[in-house]
Amino acid sequence: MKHLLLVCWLCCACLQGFAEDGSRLWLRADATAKAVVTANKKSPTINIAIQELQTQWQGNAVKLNIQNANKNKALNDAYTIAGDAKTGVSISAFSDRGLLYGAYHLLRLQQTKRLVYPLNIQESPKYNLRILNHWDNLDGTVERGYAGRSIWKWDELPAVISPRYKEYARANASIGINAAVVNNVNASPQILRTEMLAKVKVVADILRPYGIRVFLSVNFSSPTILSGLPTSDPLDAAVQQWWRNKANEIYKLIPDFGGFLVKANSEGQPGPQDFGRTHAQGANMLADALKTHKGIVMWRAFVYSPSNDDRAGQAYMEFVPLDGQFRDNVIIQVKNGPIDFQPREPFSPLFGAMKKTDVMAEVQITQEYLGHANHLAFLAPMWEEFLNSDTYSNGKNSLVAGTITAMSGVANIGDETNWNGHHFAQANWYAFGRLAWNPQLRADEIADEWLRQTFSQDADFVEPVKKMMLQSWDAVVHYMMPLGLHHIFAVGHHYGPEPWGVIPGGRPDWQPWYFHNADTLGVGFDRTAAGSNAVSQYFVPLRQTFNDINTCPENLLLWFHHAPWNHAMHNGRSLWQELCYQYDEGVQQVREFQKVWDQQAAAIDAERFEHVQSRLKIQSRDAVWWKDACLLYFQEFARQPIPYDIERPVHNLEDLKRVKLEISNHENAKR
Ligand code: GCV
Repeated sequence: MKHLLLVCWLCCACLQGFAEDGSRLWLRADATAKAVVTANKKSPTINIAIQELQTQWQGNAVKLNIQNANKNKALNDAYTIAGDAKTGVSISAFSDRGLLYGAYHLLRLQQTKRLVYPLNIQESPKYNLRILNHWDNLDGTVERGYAGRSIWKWDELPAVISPRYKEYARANASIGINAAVVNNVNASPQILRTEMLAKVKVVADILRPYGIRVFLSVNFSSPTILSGLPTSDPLDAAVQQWWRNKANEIYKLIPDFGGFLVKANSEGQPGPQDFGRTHAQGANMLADALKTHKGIVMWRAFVYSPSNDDRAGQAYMEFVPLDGQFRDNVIIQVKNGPIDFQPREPFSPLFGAMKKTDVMAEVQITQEYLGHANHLAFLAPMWEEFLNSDTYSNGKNSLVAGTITAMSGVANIGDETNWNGHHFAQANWYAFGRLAWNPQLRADEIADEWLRQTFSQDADFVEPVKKMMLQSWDAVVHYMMPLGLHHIFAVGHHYGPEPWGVIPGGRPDWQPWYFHNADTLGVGFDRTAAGSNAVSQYFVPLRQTFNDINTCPENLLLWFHHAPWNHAMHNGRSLWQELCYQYDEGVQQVREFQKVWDQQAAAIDAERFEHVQSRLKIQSRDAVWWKDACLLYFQEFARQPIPYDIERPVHNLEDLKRVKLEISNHENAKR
């Protein structure tokens, strides 16, 4: 009897949603089905597809059908789904991976209650490479990670295998992610030691059936650091041989190894320029070592130096002249914006500018500059704006999405139970995968399907919460850096405001003033023809549009212009007034999110409800902190009152200047 009571209590608890820790992500379907699933081929990948369908598919029989393929098509992840409720469904693909993606698609339709018969679906990913970049260090810390320590337990591997590896692979496969760089771009050379490669092999073996290939970030000086070679010069024959040997060693262990990611000559990392060589010479040397194995090099364009008078323009200046010099197995990895994953940036002018070189986009899923794991910021609208920006590189309608050949996202994954720190940060991992598959998806479609799978089907929950998600990025931009302001974060950890921040003797391009330039005349970075002329890196007509203060989009005004405080905005307010109203708007938006969320207590489980509620309280307080800090600071230059119809500051500037956060990220010391 006692046992029965306990079982009943546990059942009730589950039904009411207790013990919901977010660990199941969006993959929460009951695995109690007994579907009939057949396949015309068996393989570890197809077996996963079969098992997923057998245990979750509630409909009639499913047939998995591998189609005969020529060599090219066999690499393709495309699939079709056809059938009706009576006769059953068939999923066809050229590759095993295609079948797995088809299976997850079908289950997603069921889970979101979007199954409409007869089914006639044809899917093909826009990009063949959809890759997560982990900034995970070998000691278990994660650079810019806010969800605990690394999921890769290098100390325990290869003997101990965390169950999380498989769960991670499954989650990625369910959204089409097919590759992962498992270590930080600030790469320890140690990753290439033979003992480490044996551990990486174990991870690769677990990820492979889920269609995920492993890549490594490498340190350009590895030949010198690991083997004592006198140089790591890419034109040195012994260095070239060292990399060839290393590639051979890796491919013996991991036959489908993807290749290398390289951060070179950037923020203190070594690179070819240390030896008087170009980025192309450095990248090509590695590409040659990988070529026979069909591996690729992802070479990052995130480069800037303190001597340059505008950091925003440097990547373009270094890389465009090298266009045409890279091997065909090199892809240049370019951050979405020209500075560094700021809350809002214009797209980098490198997109569309390198006509003879493959370029891939790098977006940041982890919220380094968007409130870490404390703030609810759904990033799909930002990525949607970015991917749909017109570069004009081939005339009108040359969207960023069409200029790139792959997408990478800096992961927000850690070993915390809910994977990402904030329950809603899971939506950003999800959105990245979905957009890397299909950049034409709209943010609202992605939010809708994520909410339905992760929380509830109930429209009374989905509709208001979706609206909140879709406004959340806008809100963060408003209370942190509206109108094109950028990089006015606290030095180091990048969490709170510090427009006054000074690193004594530090690099100018790491100091907030470098970016906002506030003085009694105005505020903003002059990138017009009269200033740094970074506008010239954009194609016509954008360079004129951005150059002219009257045509520059107002949400990027202070990115491109040092605008007078009394500059007339389109709505008739002065710049100073508009700045005040936008900061205030951000605060009001978060307060509204709290109201929306508080009404959902009965709609979902208590555990996740309370977790999100507590984070929204922090976000609300932080929004006021940002608003007060920035307005009180800029007011010293603008010398005008804060409009009287908006909320008054509740802090004193001097107190805010004394705030020093203890954020225990190992990387806090650097900016
Ligand atoms: C991995 C910014 C971040 C660094 C990061 C760097 C990069 O500067 O603050 O933590 O380093 O970008 O993308 O290489």
